[in-house]
Amino acid sequence: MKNFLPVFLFALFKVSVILSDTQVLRPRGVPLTKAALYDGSKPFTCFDGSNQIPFAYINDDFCDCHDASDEPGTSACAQGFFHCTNRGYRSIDIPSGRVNDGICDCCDGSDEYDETKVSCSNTCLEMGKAMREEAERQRELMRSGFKKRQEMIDSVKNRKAEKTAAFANLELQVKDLEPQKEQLQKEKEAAEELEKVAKDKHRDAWEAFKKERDETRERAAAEESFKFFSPDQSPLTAEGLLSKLVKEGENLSDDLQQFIKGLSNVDFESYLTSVWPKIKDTYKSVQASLSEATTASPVVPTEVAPEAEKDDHLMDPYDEEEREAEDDHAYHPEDSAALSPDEDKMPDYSPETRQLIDTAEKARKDFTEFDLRVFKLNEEKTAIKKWLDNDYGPDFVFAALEDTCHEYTDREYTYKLCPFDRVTQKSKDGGSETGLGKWGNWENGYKEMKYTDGARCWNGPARSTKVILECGGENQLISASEPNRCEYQMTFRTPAVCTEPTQNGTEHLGLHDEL
Ligand code: MAN
Repeated sequence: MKNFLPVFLFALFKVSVILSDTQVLRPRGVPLTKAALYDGSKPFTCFDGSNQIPFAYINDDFCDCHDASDEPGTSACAQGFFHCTNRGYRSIDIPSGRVNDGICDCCDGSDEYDETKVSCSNTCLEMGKAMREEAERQRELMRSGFKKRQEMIDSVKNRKAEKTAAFANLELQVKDLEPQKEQLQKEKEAAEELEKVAKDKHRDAWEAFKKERDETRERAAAEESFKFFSPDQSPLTAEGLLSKLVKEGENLSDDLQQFIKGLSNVDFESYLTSVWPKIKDTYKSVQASLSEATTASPVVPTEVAPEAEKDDHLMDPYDEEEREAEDDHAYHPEDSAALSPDEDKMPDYSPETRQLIDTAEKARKDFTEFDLRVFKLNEEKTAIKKWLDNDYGPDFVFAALEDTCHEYTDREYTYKLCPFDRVTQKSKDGGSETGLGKWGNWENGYKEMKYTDGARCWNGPARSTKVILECGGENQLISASEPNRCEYQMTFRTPAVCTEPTQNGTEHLGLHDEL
């Protein structure tokens, strides 16, 4: 245990207590904030409670406390710190080992009080001046940035008001048009119904006509052939049929021969339904060869009775001219226009049906045009709503960046940031743009923008970009890098993130004032 009185006197005389400029008595190396902890009127308790010592032991160049709290102004405790007040500049704490080591660490020179080692001049005011000037410059920048931010907000406010009004207007318009659209739709549907009925009627009549026409022709052709096989129209026998067909040099297939051999006493009606369809083709070629022979020297089939000759004229039902002359079932729908030269082509609609079609077409056109008009208005509405619903940050300020793009070029690439749209990269050697991400979301408050889902990296993920926003007087992309392969980072300066500068504006620079 030390003898308290002599040490105290020594301490007072030799080492530690200094008066700060504000007349706050505190031991050397103690910051103003801790001055109250060093009360000279009572014994000192180490901050960690590890020891209690006479106050005179403070800064006696002997380490009594484990936490070094008894030696703030000497290098006695290795783990301690010395506080440089650095009046006029920034206060700092330096490791106590640097006290009186012959090197000036504090700009006020307070760490080198042993003048036998070094004499430090006080450079704090000079350094502080430069720092204050820089602080003022920064403050000015923030001030002008903040002013620009207000301008951005004002312009956006107007745009927002315009868009809100436009949206309300469009909503009204659409609401007004909706009943008209419904009316036009009803009219269209009614007209289309009438059109359908008329067209169906026309088509059905045409189909029925064709069916009847074809059946009549088929029957006539069958009749002709029946007469050919049986001029007296008596029921057919297998022999009769075979002889006529084979006689004319036709090679009948085994199947057909077998079929014919199984026939007996076939009257016309059963001939029409069960025999004619099977022998029709063979019969046609028989007729063809007969007519060839006739052209060379007219041959009248011996079986044909002279009086029957005229009636038994072998009409070729597939011969256009003959058929038309014969056909008294020509299609003459009450409302049809002239028959088309293509007999299987449906004739034109009647004027009445045409009228209904025209009416329906007009109703369709009117409705479609109107529908398109409403659709376009709705599209406009949706686009405005999307804009209004977007997260453009506090005061909607970031909306001012919409539809702008900003470029930054490094040694290899030109990077382009189009806020709320996308980020791209283009090689300076040319080639096409590579997508580095599409607008994704905000991060870290409104301080970072994330763009995701860019072009896929070869053998890797889709490219993505983080954009860090910092306050600046102008919108400007100031850096772009690729910290990890296909993960990009950009710094974008914009007034949009500037905050109102504080009164003296030096806090952010750490200029503590211990005046
Ligand atoms: C391109 C660029 C680079 C990227 C590679 C990955 O060259 O997009 O930024 O690292 O592709 O293959």
